[in-house]
Amino acid sequence: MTLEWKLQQTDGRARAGTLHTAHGTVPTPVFMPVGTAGTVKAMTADAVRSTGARMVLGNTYHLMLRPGAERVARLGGLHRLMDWKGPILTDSGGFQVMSLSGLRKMDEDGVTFQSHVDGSKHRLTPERSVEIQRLLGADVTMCFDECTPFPATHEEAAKSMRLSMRWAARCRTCFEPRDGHGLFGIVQGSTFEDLRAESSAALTGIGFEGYAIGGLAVGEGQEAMFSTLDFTVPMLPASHPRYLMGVGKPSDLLGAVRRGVDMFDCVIPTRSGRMGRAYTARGQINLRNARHAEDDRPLDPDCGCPACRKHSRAYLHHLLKCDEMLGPILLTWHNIQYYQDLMARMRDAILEGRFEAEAALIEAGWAAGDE
Ligand code: PRF
Ligand code: ZN
Repeated sequence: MTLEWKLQQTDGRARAGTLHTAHGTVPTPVFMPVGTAGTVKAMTADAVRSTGARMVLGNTYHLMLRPGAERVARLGGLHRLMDWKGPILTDSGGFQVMSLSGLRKMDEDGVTFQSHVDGSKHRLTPERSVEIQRLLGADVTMCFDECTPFPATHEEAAKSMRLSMRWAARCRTCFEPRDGHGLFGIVQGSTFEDLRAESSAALTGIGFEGYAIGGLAVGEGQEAMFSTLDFTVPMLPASHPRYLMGVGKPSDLLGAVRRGVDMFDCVIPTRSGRMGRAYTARGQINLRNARHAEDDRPLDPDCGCPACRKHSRAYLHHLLKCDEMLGPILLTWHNIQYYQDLMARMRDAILEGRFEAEAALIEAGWAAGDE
């Protein structure tokens, strides 16, 4: 049996379910911390697991450049290499080629690009991307797509989306089914309803184990993202998981779960943690700010992470000011903990039929602020 998702409960459009993979079962809605280069930056795999995270994301683009997909396979695969025993979803590379690489040339068959590391030349096609993801050992393989830049004209978005749909068909053909492994299609079409409909129909016609919504959180703003979700999510089969790629801030996650999304990944908790920014039940806090210099209180009294249990805001501020490694480590840990707690809170509320009440409490906490 390939990868399977089972619906447990709906509450409005929000859904709770379970994703069954070769490396275990994951309750959804789920947030996957980003482990781009074979590590969730600043965290050991055990530390990531301790936050409640059950699934992480890896990147085709980074790992094909360093240490190389064939080398990862010879070393026993990505799970073994990074000591992550749960499922791994790998992104297909197209999005990272566009955002990170130097010179690039796209044609019908694929994309040739220059490495952002050493300028060397590489090529990705749908077939090679799927092969790399198999060599890495991905539980969930993503179709190779083009993330349409924003803004795009209707004509540009249509052309880009149709190319991604032809690539999706090629990914389906070359993906070799294995127990507990699956291939997800990616809906594109920018903010255009007719294009999202055409893309959803193309993908559901081919048939995938899950459906991702790509091409959002690329500068359109939260309101446009939510209205795109309002019409796109109902175009996808209720029987399969839905994954919103590269999203987001806590309020994005809440709004997308409310609209029927089941899976998320984003660099925000890890990246902003390294910069000294913390997400809490009372909104964002910048620990580099001087107002924390003699604040003996914990960062978030309701959080069970080591930063909050063992240390004061003053200590975290001091570590960040001195550029001590422990500062980014503790704040990354806290942010991942906060994201996992937030997802668990939403999931429990869905299961108990009180999602909107819980959402109102969560939003009131953010609005109350930190003082
Ligand atoms: N496609 C792929 N990966 C992605 C995206 C996409 O559209 C996005 C858009 N937010 C993030 N990561 N393959
Ligand atoms: Zn904490």
